[in-house]
Amino acid sequence: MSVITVQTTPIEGQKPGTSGLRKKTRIFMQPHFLENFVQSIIDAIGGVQGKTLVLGGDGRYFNDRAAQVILRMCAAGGAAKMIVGRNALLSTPAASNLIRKRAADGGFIMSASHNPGGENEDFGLKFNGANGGPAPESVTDRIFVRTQDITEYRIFEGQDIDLSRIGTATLGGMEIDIVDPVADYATLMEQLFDFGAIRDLLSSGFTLRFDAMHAVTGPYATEILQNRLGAARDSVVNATPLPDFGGGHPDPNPVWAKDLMDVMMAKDAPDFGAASDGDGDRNMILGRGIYVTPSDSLAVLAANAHHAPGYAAGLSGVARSMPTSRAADLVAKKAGIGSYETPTGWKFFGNLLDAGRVTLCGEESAGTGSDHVREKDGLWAVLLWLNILAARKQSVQQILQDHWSEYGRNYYSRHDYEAVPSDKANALIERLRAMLNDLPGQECAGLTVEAADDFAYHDPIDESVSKHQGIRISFTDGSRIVMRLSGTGTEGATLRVYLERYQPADGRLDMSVDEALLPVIQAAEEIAQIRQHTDRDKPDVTT
Ligand code: VG1
Ligand code: CO
Repeated sequence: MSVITVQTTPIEGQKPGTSGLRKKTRIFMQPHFLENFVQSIIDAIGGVQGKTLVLGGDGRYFNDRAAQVILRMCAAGGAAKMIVGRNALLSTPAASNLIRKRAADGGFIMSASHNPGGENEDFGLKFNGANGGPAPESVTDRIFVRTQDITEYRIFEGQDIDLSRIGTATLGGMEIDIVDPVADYATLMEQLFDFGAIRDLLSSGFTLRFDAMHAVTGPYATEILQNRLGAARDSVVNATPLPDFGGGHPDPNPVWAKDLMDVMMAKDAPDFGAASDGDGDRNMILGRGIYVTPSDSLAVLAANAHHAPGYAAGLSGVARSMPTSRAADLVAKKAGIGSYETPTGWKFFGNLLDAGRVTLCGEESAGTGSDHVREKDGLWAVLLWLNILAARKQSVQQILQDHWSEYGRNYYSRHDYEAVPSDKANALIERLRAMLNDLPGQECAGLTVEAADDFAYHDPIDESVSKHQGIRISFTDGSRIVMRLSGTGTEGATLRVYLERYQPADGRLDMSVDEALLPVIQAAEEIAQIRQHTDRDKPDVTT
């Protein structure tokens, strides 16, 4: 057994997107593809010699094979130790926690998150740093540069490691520590939340349903919600991770989690419903008969986090991604704490969290999290909601209504146009960019444009600048349209149109979202000519 050096040539298209590199699984399985990318990561972080790294993934097709390759390449690079979840499974937040708790130098997370899994679907890989968070743009840029001039990679020749048993193994001089993927994470949750109060709530007749969507959160939710908190045995459904996620999209929204939606909208619905995505970092929250938009969820959590022991001292600040509704800003303003607006993607929250500027972060795409790890965290959001419900002894619906009557309501929706030919999607964005200066003052669908720009983020901590993060158009009545192209898709381009309309506390709080957003939707069409550019007369997915 020895280290071999394999000659290779750069492979096109290895540019990390919003959250790591995502490609069709078959592309990842092509000769050298995974190896080139892993070596580029290793090179971009200054090698792995003597380092300790975490490894795990969401269990999708190729997860097991890719894990063996990554182990062999880290062994070849001289890594001291790899901490691996049993069967190479780790949810994204659990991986982030392990990196922090074990003071590792970083970690590899194998996931394409909400993208479908399987031989004909998607696979992905991302690298997180020593703070437990996604590599910042400076690092992903270096990785990409390396993918373009790579000439060789190094890999250890050896047998597959049996990852199915907790314990230790060695590969060359590298130690491999195979750990229970759930244990440390569950302990962390027990430290943050009042498990006693949640247990009391669940034994008082309060019912819940958690849909793990055949993805990685199943074992976590079963252990925490059922075993430790006493939820009924059938509360967690679709709890076994499957390589193809049962053929579904593990994306927790009303479209892809329709089964759960139907259950929660029925007369005999449970009191609380939730779902998580492929890698366990996102969440959908429902009450009986009510869907909580992720933007509202962030605002409610920010306003109520002090009910949980881990946040009893209050929050230092709140950050949200730019397209996320501004509901959380209103909470921060009233509480007199800082609020920040970052580009889409969790990597932009890392600096703010590390510097202690913010405690809570969130995205409209159902990612919410805090400074307990450096990733968004689906089950964490579910537990914080349960803790708040236990403390306030009110229904989800009552809590939302109280929130709106205190802060006003930010009606919100996201329209996705998927697999649009890239040239057409780019043309739409380019055209908007060219129009930005002329938009202010114009009237569309009865709304007057107040400001329009192409969002550039100036990181207040390291002063880096990230340009072209989405087109923002705001109107004089407080409404807003944001348009950007997705950075996680693997086919053509996905246009995301984010629509928001604000009603103050004494305004109309009981409209349907469709009714409230009608003028904003019309204005978006008028300004961006979406139909013409996408050849669609309606979005593919509305959340
Ligand atoms: C999407 C979401 C973004 C999220 C990202 C990764 O990105 O919009 O909010 O951070 O997915 O989440 P994009 O570029 O497609 O809009 V996950 O759970 O897929 O790691
Ligand atoms: Co995810």
